Amino acid sequence: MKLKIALQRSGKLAEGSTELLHKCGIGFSNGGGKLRAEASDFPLEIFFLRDDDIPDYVADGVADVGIVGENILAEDPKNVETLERLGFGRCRLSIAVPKTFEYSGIGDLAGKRIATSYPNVLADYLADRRITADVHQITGSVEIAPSIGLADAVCDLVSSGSTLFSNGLREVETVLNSEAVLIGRPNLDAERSGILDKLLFRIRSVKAASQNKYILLNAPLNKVEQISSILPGMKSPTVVPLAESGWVSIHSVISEHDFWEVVDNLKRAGAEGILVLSIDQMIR
Ligand code: PRT
Ligand code: ZN
Repeated sequence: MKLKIALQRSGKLAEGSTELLHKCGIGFSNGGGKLRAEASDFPLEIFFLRDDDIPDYVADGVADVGIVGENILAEDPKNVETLERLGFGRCRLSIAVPKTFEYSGIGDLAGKRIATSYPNVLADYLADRRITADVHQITGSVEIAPSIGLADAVCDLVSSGSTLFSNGLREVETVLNSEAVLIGRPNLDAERSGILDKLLFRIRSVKAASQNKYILLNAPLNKVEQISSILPGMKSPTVVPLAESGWVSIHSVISEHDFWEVVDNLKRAGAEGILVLSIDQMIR
């Protein structure tokens, strides 16, 4: 018995999805445009598909789980459960207007033509704000619509913003924030649920590790208490005596999120020789 997972075959989520599974200790090869692979060391069968098709495959039970952008589900909801946010493939669905458009607020979009591949999400967003606009669905190259006279504005996915910029467009509203998520079909049988639990456990360990750093530093003995209060750690920090009397080495785990602030506070409190290491796995 194997769990079947659907991943994007090529595109913006393909690398992140493969990398995540590899970090979970699951080896497979997706070279040569293969549509299917089997993991060598985990009961997993992998299908490589177009991202838009993944929710359907999971809802229909062709695959048990899949990795897809939240934006796809928001536009076209399917009977699947979101099991875990994965922290990669981050982007936002934004409304953008030509630089010459004098935009002072969402009211300026009333009566305008907006080109998008996300007509449902956009229509809901506008309706919530009581704006009536003309939503034009197009499937690709949304960003050129204003320059060829097809639309007054666009609503498209943005990550760095360079595509909008090079097309003379300016981002004015964020409609949706998105990242890759693991989705699953409801009512998995017990055996597949068991495999999924193992997979989720590994994914959460990899995620936790990527969000935390291991920190080591030296400090005079009389500063241990003050430094410990800056370092929350998993329990309390490990304190190891140094060969030089009156000095200790303190080890802990800190969140990447407030990393620089913690380091500044540690230096101020008298910490020396601070080393920061990345963590491979973090088992809780
Ligand atoms: O062939 P297939 O159908 O599988 O792929 P696709 O071409 O439909 O999708 P793909 O690979 O472009 O995107 C897959 C998923 O990646 C999306 O559904 C999002 O969840 C996520 N993602 C993250 C993005 C981006 N970032 C992104 N920047 N998807 C698309 N883009 C596009 C955007 O549409 C625009 O054309 O990249 C361009 C903007 O990028 P910046 O960096 O210039 O702002
Ligand atoms: Zn697609």
